Amino acid sequence: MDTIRLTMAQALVRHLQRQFTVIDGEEVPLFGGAWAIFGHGNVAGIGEALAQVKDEFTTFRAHNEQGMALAASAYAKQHRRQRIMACTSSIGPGALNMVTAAGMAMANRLPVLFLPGDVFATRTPDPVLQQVEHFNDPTMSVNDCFRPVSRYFDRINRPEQLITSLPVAINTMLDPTTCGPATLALPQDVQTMAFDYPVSFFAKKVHKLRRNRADVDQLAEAVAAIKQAKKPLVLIGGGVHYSLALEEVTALIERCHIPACETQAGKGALPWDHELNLGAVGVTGSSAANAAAQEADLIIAIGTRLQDFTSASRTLFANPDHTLLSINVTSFDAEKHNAVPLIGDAKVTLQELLAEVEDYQTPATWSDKVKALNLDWLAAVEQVTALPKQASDHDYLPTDANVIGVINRTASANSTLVQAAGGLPGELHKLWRTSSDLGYHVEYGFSCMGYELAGGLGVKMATPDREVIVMVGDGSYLMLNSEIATSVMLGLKLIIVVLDNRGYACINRLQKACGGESFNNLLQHCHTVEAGAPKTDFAAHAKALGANSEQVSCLADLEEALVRAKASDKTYVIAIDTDPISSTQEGGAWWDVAVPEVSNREQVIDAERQYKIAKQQQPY
Ligand SMILES: Cc1ncc(C[n+]2csc(CCOP(=O)(O)OP(=O)(O)O)c2C)c(N)n1
Ligand SMILES: [Mg+2]
Repeated sequence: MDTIRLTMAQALVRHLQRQFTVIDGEEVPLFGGAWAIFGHGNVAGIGEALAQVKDEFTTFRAHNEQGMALAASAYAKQHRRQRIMACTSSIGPGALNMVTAAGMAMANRLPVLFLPGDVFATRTPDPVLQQVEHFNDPTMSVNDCFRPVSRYFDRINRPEQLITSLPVAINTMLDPTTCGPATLALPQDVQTMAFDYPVSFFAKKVHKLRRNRADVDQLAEAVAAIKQAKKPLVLIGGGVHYSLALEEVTALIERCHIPACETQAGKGALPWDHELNLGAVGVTGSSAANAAAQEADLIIAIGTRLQDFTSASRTLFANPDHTLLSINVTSFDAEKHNAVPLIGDAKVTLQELLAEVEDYQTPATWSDKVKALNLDWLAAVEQVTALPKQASDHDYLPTDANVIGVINRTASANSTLVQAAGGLPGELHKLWRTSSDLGYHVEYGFSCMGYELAGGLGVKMATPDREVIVMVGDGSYLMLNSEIATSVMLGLKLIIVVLDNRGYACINRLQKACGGESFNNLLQHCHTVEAGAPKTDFAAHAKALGANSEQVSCLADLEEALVRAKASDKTYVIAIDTDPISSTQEGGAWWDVAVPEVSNREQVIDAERQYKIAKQQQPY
């Protein structure tokens, strides 16, 4: 057997370099490079191996491990899971900083290869710096925290274990039925150990998007369900994007004239102004989509996890005679909510389905009815996003919807909007308009504060020709902003708009809706010294990180600032003060958030009464 003597770290990097994928008919490297922050746990092993190949396999230095791993996740999401990045950290705090991002990737089913350094496998120098030590279990390290947030986890305790483990890790990330983060914990000594690796371990491998075909019986059941439907509704999830099934979904909708709605991850699959697109569905949904979902007798859910925001905590599909048909590559998702499952890849499954139901036509009474509802909704969106008469008034605090209107109208057709947490995901899901399938990138499986800026960076890396606009609340900005410096360093320009409502406004609203007093969310309600919380100067902060920036004081100024931001050759941050109280009341649906059963507050008791009533709509 031909072998080559390499360290485990060198072998790992070399194997990654030999993986390829096919995008638009062209072979490209599967791995877009590695993000790395070094410490004693990885600098000598992985660090040396990455340095050796730095001209062929780029290593990117971030400023925070969570930030780099969120960027890696966004990169994979924007690439529709077809390209991946590796993330390596030292042991201890560096590794743990990545755990939140691993959770984000896990919830959103995104492939990221986590390579945290680990304590010595030989244990000879124990305890090493940053080793937490378990008194009764020396096999455990902080990296075991990755287990619940990884689809695949291994600790490479001997260099030859890599030969069997790394291909499984890659396979787990590429198989659409298991896709998610893979973690290989790498003890620092094992990274440096030499082994005679078989040359075949470094043979070029070209991966292709796998497309699982549906079971014939399940297909027949799905066809029968569609043919019987009087009031069908297609519900588009993120799986439609990952399966690259836009054409097939559009064909199903148009040929059978079935109205459709979109989850956060599915948004953008149809142009916003498609006559059958009822827009966002669920808790942050349009009035048209939600009315249709309540009345539909058949919901054809495609590529969705059916999380609570989509199903209004399992109350949305309210027609007692409804059937939920769930087309999903993973049986775990397809079987949820007592659905009629159709397990298979969206693209090929829809092709097969369409061949059988092509003659089916949605009754016009239904499609005409929902199209009329949609016109009302579109008019409502126009109204809340229109430039208000106070656009030049410096004393007027704009709503999120006002700001969205201004940005959306100035965004180019080639823009991607990035967001994740706060009040904005709901507002954007309802209000943002895009005609591009890559135009809307909101992380709402984990709603991870801090994703916005780091994720924007990953989106720009994946699609450098797009205008990447990040909208971020003051809270998320303050939680994780260090990758602004990385974006400047890498020349990856972002347009960032900070909506400063001085606190966690959406949680303050939720708190009040649950009968609570305003407490510990808006800065004015927090424990502070007498002078109160300082006003953060976001423009000065961004400037200090190397970005161009400005603070604007009204919507008209925002419009002009966006012109400067577009012209800027580097990341441009615009801060604007906004209203923490109001949010778009049009549309929406119930969300199950538990309310205390006992309280000395009248408002809590009232809220709990309402809660119990709402709960009755929710089946077990
Ligand atoms: C890491 C993380 N911590 C906490 C939360 C809970 N949370 C959701 S939104 C939010 C407040 C976000 O504040 P900001 O970004 O200013 O947006 P706003 O609510 O003001 O629109 C909090 C604390 C979260 N989603 N993620
Ligand atoms: Mg805020």
